[in-house]
Amino acid sequence: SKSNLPFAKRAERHKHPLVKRLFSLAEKKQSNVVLSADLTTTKDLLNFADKLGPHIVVLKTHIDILDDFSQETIEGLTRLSKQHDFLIFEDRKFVDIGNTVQKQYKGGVLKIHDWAHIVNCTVLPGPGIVQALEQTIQSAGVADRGVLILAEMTSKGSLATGSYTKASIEIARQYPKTIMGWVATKELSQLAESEVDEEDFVVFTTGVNISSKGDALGQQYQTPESAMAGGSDFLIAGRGIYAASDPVAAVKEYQKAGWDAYKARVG
Ligand code: 5BU
Repeated sequence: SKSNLPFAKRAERHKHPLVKRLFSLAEKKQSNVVLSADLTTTKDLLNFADKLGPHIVVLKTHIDILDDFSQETIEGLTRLSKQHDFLIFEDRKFVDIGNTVQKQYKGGVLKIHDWAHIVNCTVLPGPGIVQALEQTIQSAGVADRGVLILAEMTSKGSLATGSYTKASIEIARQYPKTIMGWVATKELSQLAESEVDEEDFVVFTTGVNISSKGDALGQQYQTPESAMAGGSDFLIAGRGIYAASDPVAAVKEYQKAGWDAYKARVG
């Protein structure tokens, strides 16, 4: 299966420009770590992005949790993303009718489309949500934007399972120019029929933590090794890294664990 192919090979044969760039970046930096930078001030966010940036391929934000969001936040993130060569993923989890989602993606105070390379959405509203995001991306005429579908969630009792998850894969297949892959606990391509040979959706796995099993509000973790064994490509970790007593040492530990597991898988 595609998860046994090296990222360099997947970069070469992929048609989505942002997926190509992501795989090449991972090879270059020898990292498949996505930092979930859930900091609540611009100063902290930029500080962590600067210190940990060299070790990650993607920085995931929740831009609406900042106490002091301003243009400075975005300018800083954009500057650091170029300096340390990482992509920005706004974990916005769009869920509405297409018309509203376009306004939320392009407009408001956040103007997410302007600065986030990657965003995600659920397919709860049906395929129109992806069509709406695709239209915004295509009319802007930029090549470095993409969308992940939220196919599963890590929290206890999640309802993003079964037919919902299967529909996520089927809808992803209808929008290969826009959909890069999905956020899930494991590889899911086999859930829906008609997998095509050339198909290569990227699996981002959230809820990754080396030293904890979960939190008091239902979060459930797995280790980098188990995520990679399950067919994940990119490991999303937040508190495991930024809340560690030495975040730089922690990010290096996640980087090594993820990259060793990747190397073991591709042989
Ligand atoms: P943590 O500190 O590693 O638990 O942070 C996890 C991050 O991933 C946090 O930003 C969540 O909003 C996000 N997340 C998640 O935990 N589980 C999911 O299913 C999805 C996103 Br989708």
